[in-house]
Parts: sequence; C-alpha cells; structure tokens
Amino acid sequence: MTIAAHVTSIFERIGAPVGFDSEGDIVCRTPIDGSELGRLQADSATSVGEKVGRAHAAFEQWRTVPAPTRGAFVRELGNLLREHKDDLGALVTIEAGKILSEGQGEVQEMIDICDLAVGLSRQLHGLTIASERPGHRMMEQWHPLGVVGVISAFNFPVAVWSWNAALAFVCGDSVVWKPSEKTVLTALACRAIADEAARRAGAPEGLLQVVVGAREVGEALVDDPRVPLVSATGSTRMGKEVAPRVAARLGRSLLELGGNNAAIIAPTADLDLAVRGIVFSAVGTAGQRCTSLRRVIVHESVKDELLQRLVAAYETLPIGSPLDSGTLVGPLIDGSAAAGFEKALDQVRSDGGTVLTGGTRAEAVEGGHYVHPAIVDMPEQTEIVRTETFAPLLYVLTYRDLDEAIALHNAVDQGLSSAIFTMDVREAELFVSATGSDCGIANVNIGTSGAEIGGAFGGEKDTGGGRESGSDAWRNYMRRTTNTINYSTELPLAQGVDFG
Ligand code: UN1
Repeated sequence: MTIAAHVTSIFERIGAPVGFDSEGDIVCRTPIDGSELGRLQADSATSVGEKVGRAHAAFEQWRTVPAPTRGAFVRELGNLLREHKDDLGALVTIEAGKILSEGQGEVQEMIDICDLAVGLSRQLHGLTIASERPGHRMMEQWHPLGVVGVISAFNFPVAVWSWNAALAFVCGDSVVWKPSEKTVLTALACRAIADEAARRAGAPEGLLQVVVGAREVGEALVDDPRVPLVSATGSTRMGKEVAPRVAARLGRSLLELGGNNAAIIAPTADLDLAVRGIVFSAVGTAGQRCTSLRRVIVHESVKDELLQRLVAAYETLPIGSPLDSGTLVGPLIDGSAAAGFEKALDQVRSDGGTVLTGGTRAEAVEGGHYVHPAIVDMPEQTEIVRTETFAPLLYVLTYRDLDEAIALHNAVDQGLSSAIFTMDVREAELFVSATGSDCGIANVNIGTSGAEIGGAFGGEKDTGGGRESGSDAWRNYMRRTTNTINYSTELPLAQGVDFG
C-alpha cells in the first residue's frame, strides 16, 4: 500500500473524508519519502473570521453548560482517541515522521490530558477570602473565557493541541486551531473525532474550528478581538511576532517556544541511566522536540567514559522509515531542516569543535531527509551552541565544579527543560533550587524530554513564560471574578473610608 492509500484508509476508519482538493494550494507531504499525499484549500482572512464567529456562537451556548457536563464531552473525546489510537498514531508518523511508538505516545498524551480534564471539570475552584468588613464575604469564581486560538507546531501536531483544547473545553471555551501547514491532516482527523464526540455528548456544534494556511491565516486569528487568548507553540521568532500583536489589542498570549535544553553529568552519575536518558532525549523524534537535549555538560572525571559509551550507542542507532518497527531515528521534517543541521555543523568546525560521531546524511528512504545524529565536543559555549538547531545535534561541554556547570547551563537565552544526573543529594537539590537551573522543567536522573501531562509544561526567558497541560494551567483558559457579598444591613467601606 502506498503512504497516500494508507492515509485514505485511516480517514475511512475515522469516519470522515479527508477533503482533498487537487486545486488546493496547501500541499500535504510525508517526510518519510517526501511524496505528496494530496492538496487542500487554504483558509482566507474572511473564512478565518467566519470560523471565529462560529466558535464564538458555540462558546455562548457552551458557557451555560455545567462544567461536569462539559467534562462528559471530553470523556467522549478521550474514549474516541482510545479507539483510534493506532490510526491517529500512524497518521502522526506519516505526517511528522516520528517513529510508530512515539506517534502512539503522542496520542496517549492526548488521552491522558482528556482524563485529567474530565476530573478537573469537577474541580474548577476558586478561593474564599476573609473580608475585613463585618457581614461580608469575599470569593473568587472562575468563568469561561471565550474563543481560544491555538497555534501548533509540526513536531507535536496533536498532543500540544490537546493540552490546550481539552482544558479549554472543560473550562467552557471554544477553540480555533491553526495547525502547522506541515501537519494539517492530523488536525483534520482530530476535528472529525472531536465533532463525533460532540454529537455523542450533545455538545454544541462548532466548538472546534480548524483554520489552515500560511502567515495571513495566523495573523487573522491573532488579530481577532473575539479571541481573548492565543496559545502559540513554535519558534521564539514566531512567539516574538505573535505576542506584540496580541498585546496590541490587550489580548493574552500563552507561549511555548524554543528550548536549548542541557543535562549536567556529575562525577557520581549512574552512567547507565545517563547514557539511556541522553540518547532518548537527544535522538528521540530525530532531535525535533522543543524538549530535545541539545547540550551535555559533563564533569571532566567522567567525560571519557561517558563519551565512549554515547558514541557506541549512537553508532548502532537504527535509522530508517519510521513506519518500520525497528527504527529509532526517522527523517527530519524537510530539506531545510537537514540544511540547518549541516550549516550548524560547519559552524561547529569553524568554532574549533570536534565531531565525535554522525553529522552526515543517512541513506534511508529515497526522497526523505535522514541524518546520522551527531555528537560534537566543544571547547566552549559559542554562539552556535547557544542557538536552537532543530535536529539531532548534541554539544558536549566540560566542567570542573558545579557552580561553573550551572552558570554554563543558564547562559543561554532559552529556559525550557533541564536535567542533572547525580547520586549526590546536595548537587541534586541545588540544581532544582532557586539558584540552580533557571528552566521551567528541572529533572534529576531523567532526561530533558518526555514530560508527563500532570505537571505544568513550559519555560522561562525566550521560551515565552507560558505553562500548559497539568497543575493549575487550566486557569489560563478562564477569567477570574472577585465577588464581595454584603449580607449585613450596614454599608461599611473598605480601608475605613468615611463617606458621610
Ligand atoms: C514539544 O516538543 O513541543 O516533554 C512538546 C515532551 C513531550 C512534549 C514535547 N511530552 O517531550
């Protein structure tokens, strides 16, 4: 079966036509062999406006539905995702190029956030606060916010959408989703699944709208005053364009941008764990996660042994079609990603770095852009090391004392994820303390990628400051009201003001 035929049969099982249009200007491709899967019609600024209007009408109904009943819709969504896990996972593999297990893992991440959201639908709570006035009570309520704009990236085409959408739905919001132009098909499959869940749960039509296209489509969404929250995942450059536009109309943005994640390998590190953690984080999804490990900061006493073991592990990595079950490294998303990898390696060489393994093109599947993941030993943290290259390129830096390692660790613009491998409790605690890692995620004895959905996900500095997924991230999708209720017959004023 060709990959295109595989896609058609997946959509048949999901129960929705893909809606290909041979005249369309969006070309859907698979990075596996670069082949065209079909074309789709892009949205225009006008159709984006219409879809925002439909989402807004759905919101006005949805906000009147009790939150636990809204949870029933998300439960249906989670159940349908369970049913279609293999197919949707395979579609992620076909469109984003990640291996089957990671494609399915992404769908599992969606199922998990749906479960979390269903529970939350009975726990959307505010505080009761002591009033300074007799016969008064103060409380907070959290109300639905409105239409949430979600802009997602190619590398997590569905999970990141679901972190936003599952929470937004139980919070009483509707969603207008602009997926990456490289992964439109998975978005259309999710919309079909969400529409079916809404039918089964009796939720209003139009709660999820998908808009597809390039820059002007994103701009129409970002600029629309009916969208109080724009949640955007992608490059720091994209975030720096989106945030001021949203701010110009005093909207809110929730940003999850680039990372330049590092792991410190201390003298007492369990090297078996460290090697496995490093390889998964640096090479998983072919180094195309925002949480991918990009820098190893290793103590000089364990450097030789660590590098020997890492290089040996890298040299046996199975590279190939992500549809083959034995593959661990699939393709990069496109030719420009591969060119970016090669360009970074040229810079590494002129900065005095030594390529220990990889760094060349891999002959895997004709038409795809496959590379041998690279490890490079760097004499210092030059500009290229401080730059996020979205490919499997791992820099090695060496340290003598932990303060120096933490300083190197934090001396980059991004602040998403981080790790330390150590058996020394003082080092571990220092790393996760206020003077340790400056990232939103700081791990001990596990790698930088593969976070669970229960924690808040996101980071500081150029990563954009947003927190999505678990913990109290749901509050982003609601508006807070403070209510003071006077149940006395007097009207005392706060701060003791006397007004006659
Ligand atoms: C991303 O790369 O945008 O922690 C998200 C992880 C995944 C999510 C990554 N759960 O690696």
